[in-house]
Amino acid sequence: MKMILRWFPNGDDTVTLEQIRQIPGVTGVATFLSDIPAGEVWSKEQIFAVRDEVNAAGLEMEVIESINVHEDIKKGFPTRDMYIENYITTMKYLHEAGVKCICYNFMPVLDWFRSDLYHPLPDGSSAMAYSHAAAQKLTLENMTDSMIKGSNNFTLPGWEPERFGEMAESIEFYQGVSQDEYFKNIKYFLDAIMPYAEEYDLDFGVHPDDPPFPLMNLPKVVNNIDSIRRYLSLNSSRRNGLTLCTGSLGANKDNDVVAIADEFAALGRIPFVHLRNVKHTSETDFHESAHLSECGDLDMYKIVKTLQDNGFDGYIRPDHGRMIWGEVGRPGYGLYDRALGAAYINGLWEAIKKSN
Ligand code: DNO
Repeated sequence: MKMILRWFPNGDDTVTLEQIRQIPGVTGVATFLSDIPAGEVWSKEQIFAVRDEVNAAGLEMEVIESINVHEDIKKGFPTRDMYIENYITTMKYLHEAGVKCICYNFMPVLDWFRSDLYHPLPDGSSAMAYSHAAAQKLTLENMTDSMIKGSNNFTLPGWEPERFGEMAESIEFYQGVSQDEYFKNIKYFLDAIMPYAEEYDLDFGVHPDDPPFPLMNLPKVVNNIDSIRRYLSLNSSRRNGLTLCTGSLGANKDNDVVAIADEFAALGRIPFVHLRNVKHTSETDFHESAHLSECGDLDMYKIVKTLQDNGFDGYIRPDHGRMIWGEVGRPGYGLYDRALGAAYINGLWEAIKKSN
């Protein structure tokens, strides 16, 4: 297992590589070239420059989160072949830079969403929260406004301004797309890129829908054990894997995250894990919490043990943290609570390993 932290390059992060290097047990970062619009090739020069910066700080850049999939690929437009070709070229360059794992998602239009980015917790910290009733009342405009306003002037991953122009039109388009048609477009993409994933030694981990509940009547992709099975069976390459995001899947109380970890880790189909905890306030509503099991509804010990028992040897990162100790930064991606999360997960990992 390798413990890493998500880091945003080009001065777009309050957290420095030097700080990350000082978190015990953290050996690398998950990063991406945030300024390159989806669909374009990432230049070798830019990839190598970020890689060199990360390496110079004593860290590895083996995980990319994410290479965003151009909406034309998701929509199955004829232009998709050109965008897929660009995707494959980027994969080749990333391989040359030593990258081993790519986290991406296939959610139509929206990446993740929270209705409150600063939900106050009783201990004086704040965490991101989601109310399904509130989310369903929002227009697309309210939704983007609230994510932009709450972002503390940082670009939130998945909410890059380049996306805003076409969002409304895309949402309209997907109203006529069935789940089955959508999965055909996913298969087309996977069948095109998986041979290159093999060739370039890249494990792919699709990120689950976050939240796992339907929004704006858009097709759902990966939100429970059945849809994960379906997604992974679209292409049988072992490279076609899952990013096990415990918080995203765990947001639906019906999902048994331990069982999901067990099934897909046993198959060697989990290259990357996002570990975080959520606390439900109703069937659909939740706030994110500190990583510790007792702070939320997920049994982090059981999840980590299940991964280890199945021989998991991929990457783990602590996921969204709360804002604590007066830190000001990108919601979910401050330093302090994620560092506490990394220390806690490393503690679980060591204890489980030594007791085996
Ligand atoms: C949110 C993240 C997601 C994730 C993408 C992967 O904080 O977990 O934006 O990076 O869905 O493509």
